[in-house]
Amino acid sequence: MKILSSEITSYKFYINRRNFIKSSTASMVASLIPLNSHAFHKDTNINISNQLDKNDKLNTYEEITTYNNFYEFGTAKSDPSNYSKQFKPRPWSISIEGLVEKPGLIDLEDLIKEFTVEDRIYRLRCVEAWSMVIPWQGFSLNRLIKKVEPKSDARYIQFVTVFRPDEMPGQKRRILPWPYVEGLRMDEAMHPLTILSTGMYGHELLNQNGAPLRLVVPWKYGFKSIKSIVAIRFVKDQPTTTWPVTNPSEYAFYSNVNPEVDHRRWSQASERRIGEFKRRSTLMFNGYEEEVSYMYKNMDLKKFF
Ligand SMILES: Nc1nc2c(c(=O)[nH]1)N[C@H]1C(S)=C(S)[C@@H](COP(=O)(O)O)O[C@H]1N2
Ligand SMILES: [Mo]
Repeated sequence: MKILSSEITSYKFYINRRNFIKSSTASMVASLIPLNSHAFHKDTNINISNQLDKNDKLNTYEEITTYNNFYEFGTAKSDPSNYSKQFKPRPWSISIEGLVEKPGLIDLEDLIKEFTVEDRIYRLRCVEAWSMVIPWQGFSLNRLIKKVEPKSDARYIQFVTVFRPDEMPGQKRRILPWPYVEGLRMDEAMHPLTILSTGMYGHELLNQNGAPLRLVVPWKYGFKSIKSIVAIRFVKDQPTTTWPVTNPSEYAFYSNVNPEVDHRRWSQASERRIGEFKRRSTLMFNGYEEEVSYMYKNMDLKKFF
């Protein structure tokens, strides 16, 4: 993808801004973004954790854009950055379908204009037991949900990735049943931590990270954070999702990060943070327990894993 000089400026500005804040001399600039403070979502009073925690540091732009899972471009970690050059993420529209008052096509540019994009720094924990810390830009999914007015019988949402085998070489092979699909229960989708991301490190999303629009659900395993979304469907029943349908003995719908429920083939108790040597303990709900555990109060998390 061609990077405009104006975009490079914003990316550099982002990095400089972060570096300034880290150095104690730049107190004037630091007032732009409060560090080590937590913003509280104005509607729900839920902590939206959009700042770096003290035990975490941002992964580099290089790490986040070259170590990827995006099977539409191949299964190796370097395949998405190497083989996604042909993919054209613009123009783009999202089809709103199913149980809503306002179905139809929404142009992505209109959406970005309407919902001012904010910074959200989140941990991303892959089910394969590695993790990163990523500074996303995006907006809460609940803003889009409210805009399209779900009907009262819409209890789940399904998300669909674009199907373009001519631009996505992995889709020419039957690695997975295409298109990739994911889903959330309505309360999970409405949670203020759940975002639709349009950018990362102050730069618009690169193809390998799910350009131009992808989901980020930070308390669930990374595969729930579906990339390059073309359709959002409001449905009554729990929708089909790619990994559980491909391998039901190893993956399930909820897929909340849980150090106490192991994968059938490996432990989920610890993880490798990309860029670090020593393994870290995996945190319940990936460290977002305080914000999200209320949604699963009455569920057996060993059964609904
Ligand atoms: N459409 C689609 N979305 C996807 C995937 C994929 O293969 N296809 N991989 C998932 C997995 S397993 C992870 S860990 C994250 C990785 O996101 P990142 O490459 O931006 O870090 O994307 C998720 N979203
Ligand atoms: Mo993953």
